[in-house]
Amino acid sequence: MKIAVPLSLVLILGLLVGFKKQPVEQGKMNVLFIVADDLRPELGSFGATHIKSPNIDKLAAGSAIFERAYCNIPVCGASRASLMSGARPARYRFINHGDFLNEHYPGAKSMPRIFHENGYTTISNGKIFHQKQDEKDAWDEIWQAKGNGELDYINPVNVDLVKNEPVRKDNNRGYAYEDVALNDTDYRDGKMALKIKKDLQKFKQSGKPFFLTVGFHKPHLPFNAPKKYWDLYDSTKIRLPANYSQPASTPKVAFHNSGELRNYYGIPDKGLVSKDLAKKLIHGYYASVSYVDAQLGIIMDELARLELDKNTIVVLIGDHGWNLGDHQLWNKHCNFSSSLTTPLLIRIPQKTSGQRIRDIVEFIDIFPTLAELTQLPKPNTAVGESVVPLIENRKRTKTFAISRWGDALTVIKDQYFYTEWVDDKDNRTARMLFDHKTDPLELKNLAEQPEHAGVVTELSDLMRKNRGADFWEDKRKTKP
Ligand SMILES: [Ca+2]
Repeated sequence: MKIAVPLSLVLILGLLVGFKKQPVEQGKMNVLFIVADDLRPELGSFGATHIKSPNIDKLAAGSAIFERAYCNIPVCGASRASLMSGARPARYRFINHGDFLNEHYPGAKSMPRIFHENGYTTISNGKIFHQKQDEKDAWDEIWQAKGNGELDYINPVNVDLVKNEPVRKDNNRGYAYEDVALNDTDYRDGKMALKIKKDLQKFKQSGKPFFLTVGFHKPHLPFNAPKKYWDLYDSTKIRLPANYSQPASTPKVAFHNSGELRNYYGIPDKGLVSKDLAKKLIHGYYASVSYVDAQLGIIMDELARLELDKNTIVVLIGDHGWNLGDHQLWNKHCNFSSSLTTPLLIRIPQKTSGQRIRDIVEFIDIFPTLAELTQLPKPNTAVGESVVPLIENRKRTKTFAISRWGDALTVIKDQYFYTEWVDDKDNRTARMLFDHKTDPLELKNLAEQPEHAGVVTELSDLMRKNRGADFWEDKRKTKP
């Protein structure tokens, strides 16, 4: 049976449906942007059943879960300068932990600047840009919790080591972990969660659109987490990773000395850490993840209680991956997938509900995504591609990611992770190729095998074509 419907009624209904689809009736969509320092995707919602991350998992259940998201450079400062501006790292741009966006790419506009210019209130809480003074005038407020010294120790043993470290006075660090604190607010991230609750309450009152950022300091070293989070894990059940080895087929330049970890007291200057210490470090990392997870829960609960979840986009990322003993490495600073892969969750009201996305995305895609979702302009210096089509179950043009560390560029496409080291004249000095279909632990370098020559050539060309037309340009204000 066919029912005749007057055209005017169809139009009215269409308009109503159209309005209903708009997430906010009159105002703009808010953004809650969360970065957890050194968070790798070893989380319940990413398939790790041994990790206690209930709040991240709850957020994931309402988000698009990007299972193949890659940072563009695996070190704090450079990664943040890149992802916040949407600009690709280049040979002389975004290189190390202390790099400034404003110094390395003068004139590039960051996400907070675009939001700020378009009437949003922008707040930087905790660690967002590595350098607090970077993009300073793009924020209405830059806030840091008061820590117990730079490393936020409270165990008197560690506090004393910072003051009187007897062996390596230049480092002034305590142990790489501590498990004595009783309260979440004993450390900066717990204090920050309470401050952000207040931010949300103020925004609820004012009704002003916001770009509110949360930069968790953990699970970055040292693994200082309250005791109750250590107690979530049975230390006798902690295992070293299955790829706790450095195969001879992999170029030596791919590995490093885990220097960041060695700054801490009790870690030998060279060689492997003992297996017991390795397990203690893994335990500490897990405890720190669960501690961050609990603080995230406080913030998300407040967002829901205030009903701001209805018109707020939420993004959660780590700033890069982390080696937790993978390839006998600690920290980041390399081109293995453990160092490049990070969690990425994007929650869009009425649009996401835990869908899993296997398409390859990279961090420079985040800025264009948020620009599209909030209908704000994207500067030309933000060169990524929005992931909104993937969330809407459509395809998009780009199907690869490119990450850089030192002289090496990694291109990730399909099941392949291909890395090439080049000198200043663009000559290749080493290479490695892993096929994740057969070797997800990256133990068998295929790059020198004749049957993979075609794939190597194809990926090498793809990387050179797409690493950026300005890859060799040095735009730094101050040339070293
Ligand atoms: Ca980091």
